[in-house]
Amino acid sequence: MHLNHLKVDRDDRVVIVHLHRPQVLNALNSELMNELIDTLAPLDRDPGVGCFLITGSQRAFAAGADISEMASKTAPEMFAEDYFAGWERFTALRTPKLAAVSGYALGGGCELAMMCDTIIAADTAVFGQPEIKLGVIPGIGGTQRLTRLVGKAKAMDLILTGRTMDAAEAERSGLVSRVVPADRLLDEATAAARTIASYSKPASMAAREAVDRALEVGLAEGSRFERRVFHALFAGEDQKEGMRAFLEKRPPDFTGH
Ligand code: CO8
Repeated sequence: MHLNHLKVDRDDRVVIVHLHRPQVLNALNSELMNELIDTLAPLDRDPGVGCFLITGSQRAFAAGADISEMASKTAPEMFAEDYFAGWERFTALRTPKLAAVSGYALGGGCELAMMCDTIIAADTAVFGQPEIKLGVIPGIGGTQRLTRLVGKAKAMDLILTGRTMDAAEAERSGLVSRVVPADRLLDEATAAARTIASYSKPASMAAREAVDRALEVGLAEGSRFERRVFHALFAGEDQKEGMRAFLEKRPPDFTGH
């Protein structure tokens, strides 16, 4: 498949996607969205792929949805196209997704990072939902995911003022899992992705699904879901292998079965 807006690398069981529209700070247009989803969807079902790593350039992860694509659209057009509903296919990917953010992650860029399972940030990262400055609001899940991740006070602050936050504030508020020096970002994120990809894929898929449940249902229901998924993993060879390897004091050899 020829890709106009992405560069894709493979590191054994990790697929690394570089957003690549340098002339517009990786602004997310429909073509980029479709390329990303069409690239990742077949790999999602590939047992040889254990983690997706999504990253941008040093200057920008992505500076938002593409304003020039949206600017002149009418409401009936947006509605008829269900503009950007395709991103739901990205969130539906079941392979663990890691975002490595350097520079700007604004608007749709921040929303894309939040659609990933976790975010590792460079110390240069800048997060924000500045849509209010354009006369609109976040439209790819920002009001929902940011609020769940950082709480109402900070989500309201960011969304209503349109201000940005730096990597240290993003880590303090729980938006990102770790902050690393910018020149170490890709190495650190790739190492984390390799670790994730080295485990049993059914287990990592189940783990991320169970964690996501915590944001959707109450504690009792979520705990019951977790326990049933835990029970189900005992049907797989990887559970037997992982526990046997521990008892035999050797590294496990997971097959995804
Ligand atoms: N869309 C299109 N082009 C962009 C975008 C963008 N989001 N961001 C930057 N660019 C372009 C600039 O127009 C510029 O192009 P050119 O060189 O042709 O003038 C180029 O990228 C470089 O940008 P700047 O010259 O502005 O670079 P600076 O370093 O001066 O500034 C900033 C960097 C601060 C990141 C600045 O570019 C900026 O403010 N960008 C816009 C940020 C923004 O508002 N993002 C939110 C967009 S809206 C959104 O994401 C809503 C999603 C909801 C979708 C709803 C679907 C239902």
